[in-house]
Order: sequence, then C-alpha cells, then structure tokens
Amino acid sequence: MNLPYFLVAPAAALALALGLFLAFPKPLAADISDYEFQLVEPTAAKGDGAVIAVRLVDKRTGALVPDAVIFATRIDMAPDGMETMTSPIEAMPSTEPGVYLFRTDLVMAGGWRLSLGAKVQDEEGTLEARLELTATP
Ligand SMILES: [Cu+2]
Repeated sequence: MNLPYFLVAPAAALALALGLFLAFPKPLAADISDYEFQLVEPTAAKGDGAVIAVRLVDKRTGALVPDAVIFATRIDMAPDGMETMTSPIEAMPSTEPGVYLFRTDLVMAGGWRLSLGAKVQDEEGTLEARLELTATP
C-alpha cells in the first residue's frame, strides 16, 4: 500500500519513540524501590560504641546516593529470636557521601537486625530496610 509520506513519516517517528521508551524506561522516572541500603561489613565486634556503616545504592547504576534523610532507626536481636532486645542507636556524621554511620552498643554476640526508614532526595515514598549483621564475640 502506498501512503503519502506526510502520513508515514510521523507514524515511523512515533513507532521509533515508543520503541526507545520501551527499551529504556529508566531513568526517565526513578522509584523508591530503585534504592537499597547495604551493610558495608556483615559483621561487627561485640561491644559498646560499635560503628555500623551502611551504604545507600542506586540499584540501576550502582552509584552511592548521598543526602538521604534517615528518620527511623532501630536495632534489635530479632535474628536470634530476641526481638525485644534492643539497643540505643544514633546516626553519626557521614565521612563518605552515600555511606551512613550509626553508633550502637552490641551488648551480646549473635545476630542483630538494623531497621532503617529513610527519605531519598527527589523521590517520593519511604525507603525501609532491614539489615542483618552478626556481632562477633
Ligand atoms: Cu540477645
């Protein structure tokens, strides 16, 4: 069939744009689920004043993400069946963009769960994380 060029060209352009959109849906719109907290180290020595380092990663690129606002922190021994055994925890100033530091007292060796709630710059929604680490004797 012979369609006039003025009809074919826009249709081809539209199909191309749609194809590109489907092939590369990111990073046109990021989502809070594109981000992830990760422990820098899976273990920490038991004791008071333990510092736990957590990195925030953009899973699409692997890039570290600075300037998240962490508004909720909790650490407990849920991995060892002691969910009610908590410890004080406080955020410390970051020394590397995208790496977040927390000071706590790991008063018992074993499994600890670090729970975080955070807002990521320019993203809607809340990022929640539950990270498990082991306090070594
Ligand atoms: Cu315990």
